[in-house]
Amino acid sequence: MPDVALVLRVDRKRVVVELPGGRICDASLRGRFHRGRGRQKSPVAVGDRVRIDEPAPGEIVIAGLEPRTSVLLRPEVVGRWRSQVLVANADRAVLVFAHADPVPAAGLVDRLLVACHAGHVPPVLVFNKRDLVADDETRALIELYEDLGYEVVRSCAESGAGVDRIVALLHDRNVVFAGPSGAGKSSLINRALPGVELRTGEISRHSGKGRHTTTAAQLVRMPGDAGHVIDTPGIKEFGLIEIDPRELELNFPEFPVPAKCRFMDCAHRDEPGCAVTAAVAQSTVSRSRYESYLTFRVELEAAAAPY
Ligand SMILES: Nc1nc2c(ncn2[C@@H]2O[C@H](COP(=O)(O)OP(=O)(O)O)[C@@H](O)[C@H]2O)c(=O)[nH]1
Ligand SMILES: [Mg+2]
Ligand SMILES: [Zn+2]
Repeated sequence: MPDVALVLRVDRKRVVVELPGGRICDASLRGRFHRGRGRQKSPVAVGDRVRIDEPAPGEIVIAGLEPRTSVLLRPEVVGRWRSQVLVANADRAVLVFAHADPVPAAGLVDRLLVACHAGHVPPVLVFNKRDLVADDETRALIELYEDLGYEVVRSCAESGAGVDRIVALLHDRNVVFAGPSGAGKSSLINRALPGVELRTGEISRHSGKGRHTTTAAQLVRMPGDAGHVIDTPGIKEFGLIEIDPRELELNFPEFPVPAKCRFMDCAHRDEPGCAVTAAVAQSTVSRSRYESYLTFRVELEAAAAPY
């Protein structure tokens, strides 16, 4: 019976794992395991549980992957589309946006929500920097997601407001933080978990130069808790992948689907008798959500098209 280790970090050349006893060390991928996993860029991801061997003292080799309970995927284009597992085995996603600086983009909120739905990772939306004044559009955006039934937390990493709710969400869970760069993911994690000191966007006090920010997903074990937190680098663009375009609608819980439209295979574009476009006309489905659906649908159709 090989031991099972937890993947904390995946760099270009190495994988950092936590061994069953808690020791943290570098591991390499066994050649046979490395090849032949088709569309995946790296066969292992942060949050994975991996079977390890120790062929020589201190030499840790990853020999296999335990089944995943969830995945957050993001695509990358290298000649052709292939998916990269951003995080494996998360059982909650905290999607961090800001009231301002940066202004939240509805398209990115919807992308991350769809990726969470498709990957079976329940999301919570955090709008951080509530000390900054939000414009009208941002206030309406926050209310839209509240009205849709998503849990919304308004926080301030500086004062600590709202952080108690985030702490409660972390308990005994494997939680991934995702969202645009600069929204305050690392700051919130630092605030929520005393003793953890992730790098944030502030100018380094030690060197006085350069911005120290998160460059790769990394897993942090919670002190005295069964769970762990995964900080991810800022996401500017987040494509969707491995969703059947015809099933995209199922990731928009407020859409009157399936089977409310006249045609079974309605794409909700300009078909007669479409319940979705009727709902948009009556404002029971918001226009920004519908526009996100149309954008993602085109992307997914293009990705699914034969080369
Ligand atoms: N005004 C204000 N600034 C914040 C807040 N939270 C974080 N920041 C600042 O925003 C910048 C980016 O924070 P960081 O945690 O690195 O964001 P990340 O890229 O999402 O990890 C830093 O300069 C933080 O000090 C907040 O609640 N209010
Ligand atoms: Mg960060
Ligand atoms: Zn329709």
